[in-house]
Amino acid sequence: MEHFSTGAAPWWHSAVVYQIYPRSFADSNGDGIGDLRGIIAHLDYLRELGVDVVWLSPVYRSPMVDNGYDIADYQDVDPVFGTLADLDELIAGLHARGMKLVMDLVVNHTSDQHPWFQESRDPSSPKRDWYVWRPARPGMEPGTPGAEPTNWACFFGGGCWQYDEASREYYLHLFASSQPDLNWENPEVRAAVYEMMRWWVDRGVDGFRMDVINLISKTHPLTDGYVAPGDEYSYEIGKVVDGPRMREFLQEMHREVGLSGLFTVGEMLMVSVENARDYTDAGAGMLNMVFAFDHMMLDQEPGQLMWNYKPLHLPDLKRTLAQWQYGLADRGWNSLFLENHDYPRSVSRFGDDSPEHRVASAKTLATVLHLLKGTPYVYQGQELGMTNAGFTSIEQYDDIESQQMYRHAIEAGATQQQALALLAVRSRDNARTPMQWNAGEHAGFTTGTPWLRVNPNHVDINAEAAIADPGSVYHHYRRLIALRHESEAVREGRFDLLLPDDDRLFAYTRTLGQQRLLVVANLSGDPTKLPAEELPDLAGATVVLATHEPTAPVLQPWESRVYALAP
Ligand code: TEU
Ligand code: CA
Repeated sequence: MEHFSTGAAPWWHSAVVYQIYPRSFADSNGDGIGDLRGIIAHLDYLRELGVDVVWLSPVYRSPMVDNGYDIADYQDVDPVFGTLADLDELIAGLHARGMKLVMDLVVNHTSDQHPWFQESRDPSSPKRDWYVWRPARPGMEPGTPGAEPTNWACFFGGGCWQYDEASREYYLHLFASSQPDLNWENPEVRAAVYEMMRWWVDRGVDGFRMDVINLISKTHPLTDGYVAPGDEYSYEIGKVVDGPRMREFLQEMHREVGLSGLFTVGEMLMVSVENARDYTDAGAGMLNMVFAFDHMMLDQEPGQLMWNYKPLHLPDLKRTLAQWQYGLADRGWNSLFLENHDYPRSVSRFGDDSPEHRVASAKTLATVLHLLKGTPYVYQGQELGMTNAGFTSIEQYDDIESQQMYRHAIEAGATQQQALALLAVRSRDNARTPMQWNAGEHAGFTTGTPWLRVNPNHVDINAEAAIADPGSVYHHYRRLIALRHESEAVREGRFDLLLPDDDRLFAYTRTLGQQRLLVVANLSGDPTKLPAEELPDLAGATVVLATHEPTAPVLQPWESRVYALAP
């Protein structure tokens, strides 16, 4: 990777990351669940795509209540995914092909099956204080309605305190009740986490994607939040993110684990641009970059997290992305993503997944994202333009969040039909259907019965067909990735948004010295004329990359172009 970096820029400024959700990537042994040997069998596919880094969602030992985001042993591989030896082989196979491996690090919480938590259940145990235990609300009988220590909602719906009969106290869980929050105020907890991280670094991993890392510092004492009319719990999660010790904890981790030179990205809910700039400041010794979600929240009403829906207004998306581009222009660094394992497929959500526009809209979404400044992430199947799952009954869903949200919606008075309609656009399982390798049975994902239904559209949308078709979404991604590797203007150029209020066109420039790139994209299904008077002069410009045969000055539905402007 070194050969791409120029000057003093760190290696990861030129990197493109590919996220693997191991359960859904490739199954090697016919049990219907993806595994490490399945990934090992597809390393050349990743090399051909051109990505530099693989982020592996959790493969640790886990009861799988949240598909591995509930860890029972941080230093072992779950048998369903394989063995530590398989993981060593995966690391070696990636390194041999010039790629790096980034592990998911889930340390805001553990599984309730983790030995630490098992011990912590005993009030006299030295590990009691490793988790967040609290007595009932003063004056209330423990275990009765409303006696929870605070009124906070958990991220999966419902309250965030689990009552423990045996000790007559509650423990905090910001996610499922089987995911108790660790107490980061306790230095022993932090030391144990750093030791575990060092063990992985010594094993050869190249960095960490840190799950909900800005939840580790809570604002103490824990106090009630605002409850909106009609809600049972407080969704004022400003109370739990970015607590006062965040900088201290991140710097301590960086120092104690020895993270410099490694790849680090912190998943941060509700993080502000200002905080993100501090966390990712190159000199601050915290993180390379964070995942911020402002742009992923624009098609919902604020309040009950993501469990409602409103249509996306394109100027909102542009303004939000631009705010982060400008905010981290000189200090800090952005991550760029439209998909991961927690959100619907971007072509179904922000594009148009009808047969007429799927390919063009997937390509154009990729163009506008990959030409921004930052590190782009490709979520498995995004490079094929994979679409939402299309499930129509609750039995087809597996995800704990989807199940819980469905139940809460029904309890709150929604009809089954309404609740299912919400899941169809919102559920995380939309992104978790098995990777579509070919047109054959189960899309080539498994010879057994897949753990989650394969999308029937795999007969048309699959890797084999995409590789064979030079006009595919896949080849567009290859070109975008190659362009980033070749072009310093793509990596380091200054970003300037054009046409902020246009509700069809997304246009911006990237400028580095004399080099200037212009991106113009039609994010609508209507042919749209480029407003020449509001754009830079195209005389002498060359087309670097395009979705269609460019026939200026009208952009076809979902057409995008990247121009190199004449100096
Ligand atoms: O996700 C945190 C997070 O942002 C999600 O809870 C999100 O709010 C929701 O899923 C959107 O529907 C991380 C992991 O990425 C997720 O898979 C885990 O379930 C969660 O943390 C708990 O570890
Ligand atoms: Ca398997």
